Amino acid sequence: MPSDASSTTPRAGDALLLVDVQNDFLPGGSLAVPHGDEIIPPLNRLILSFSRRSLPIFATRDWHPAEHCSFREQGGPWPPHCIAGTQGAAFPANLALPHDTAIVSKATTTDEDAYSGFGGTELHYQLRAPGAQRLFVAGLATDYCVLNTVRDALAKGYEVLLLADAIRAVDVRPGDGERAIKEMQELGATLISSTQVAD
Ligand code: VGL
Ligand code: ZN
Repeated sequence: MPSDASSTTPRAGDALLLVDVQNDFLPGGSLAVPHGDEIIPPLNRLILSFSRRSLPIFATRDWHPAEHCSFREQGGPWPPHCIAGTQGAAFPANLALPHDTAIVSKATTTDEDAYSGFGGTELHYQLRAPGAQRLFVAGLATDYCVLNTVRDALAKGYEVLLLADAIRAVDVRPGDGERAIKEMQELGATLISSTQVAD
């Protein structure tokens, strides 16, 4: 973990990347991540930190058609979730996303799933415009879309700061979330707390 506060202060070349913070992944949603709502306050502080510095904020979203291949009726592992245009797919009302947030929709066709924000999207290209090379990553779920987004980010050469207090796991198998965090660290992600990120 970086010892000096300056290294975790957002600066030019940084971007905040929020992964799938959507109603269906929050308590009460169709694929609720336990304690998912607890990440909203730290996320809002991170959003403020980036927006006051005019640094870019990206938000990925699962944006599935009604008969998506990942749904059980189609033989997939999940209950229907994040169907494009529904309340379940929307960002929660208490997530203070600025109007200029870059929204990245993924897994938008019937026959393809994407756990990574880079999967079938323009995210890598979009990050080039502001010259982002270091990503502050947070969101849901630690063991699926956060894990796969971080794997791809590191493989593409981004530096990744993973916000430990602003991610939560589905934990289909107990320990999945902890194993995912360990893997991301071993791949090169640095685990930090949102409290280390300057206001
Ligand atoms: C996710 C399961 C299914 C995620 C998306 O965002 O982590 N998990 N679709
Ligand atoms: Zn999905």
